Amino acid sequence: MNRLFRFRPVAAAAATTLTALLVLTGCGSSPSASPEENPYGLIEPGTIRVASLGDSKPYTFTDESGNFTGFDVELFQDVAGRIGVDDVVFTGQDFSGLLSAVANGQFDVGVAAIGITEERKQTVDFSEGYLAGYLTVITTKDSGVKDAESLAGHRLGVVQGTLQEAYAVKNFTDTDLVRFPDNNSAIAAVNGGSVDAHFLDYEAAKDYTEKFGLVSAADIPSFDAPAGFALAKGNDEFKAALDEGLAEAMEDGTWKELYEKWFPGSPMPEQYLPSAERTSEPTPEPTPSN
Ligand code: SNW
Repeated sequence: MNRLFRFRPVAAAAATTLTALLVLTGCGSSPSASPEENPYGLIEPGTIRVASLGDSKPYTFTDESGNFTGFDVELFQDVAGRIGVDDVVFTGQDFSGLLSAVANGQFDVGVAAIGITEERKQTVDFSEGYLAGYLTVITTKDSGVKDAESLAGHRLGVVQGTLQEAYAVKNFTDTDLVRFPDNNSAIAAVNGGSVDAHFLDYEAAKDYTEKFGLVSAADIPSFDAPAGFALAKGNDEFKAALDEGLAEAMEDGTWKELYEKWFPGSPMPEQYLPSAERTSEPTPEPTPSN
């Protein structure tokens, strides 16, 4: 009892020093794991904690049982397995907080159709891109919104922090933007009539139009910002492993299989197919516009 008692202040002081050291060196919460045991610098070795979204079907969403699924989810699970991690834990976040939660070490990675841009690269690093498509405006049949031009004078929903928000601020200058934390609340506002339209990712838009009888009014290309996995800056081993796993998943046809499963009927992009199935040279990296 007495011995323990005497030890306490020492242990506490040691813990404080250790914490200070960890903060200084930027280490995660697993100081005991050596680089061999935890090569990717995971919060908890052997587990990948993923920040994601629960309402971006078919990219990332929760099913009736509350499990995360979708194209991005299954692709990431596949890639994680290839780099030796089968325990992948997804958590739903607001999109606006997702990149900072990854940057400050609350999660190992962000997976949510997150477009790679120069601006976001100031906060996080990204894997190579794995999906490129359109940003879509959806509306009710009688809203009067027919195309990008007729958005003027209308109220348009955007999810805070998305490329849709940035694009609308820049290009839909005569439109009233209404910011929402997530797609579900924005769609509820469209259905309830408090906004005229919502601006979101193409495949998620398709899902909501089918579910609620909404219509698509405009598709804006976003091929210069393909989606990537977001990770904390400077974790080069993790990035290299994810990139290698992604390349394998593309080369052996897994990517294609998942694309056909989750985006049936959508045109098949060439650049992520097995090299034998690509008919032309991959499109060169375009200069990012934002
Ligand atoms: O830039 C596109 C990309 O080309 C592909 O279509 C997947 O979606 C995007 O990454 C854009 N996604 C939005 C963004 O990054 C919204 C993400 C979300 O709502 N989950 O801001």
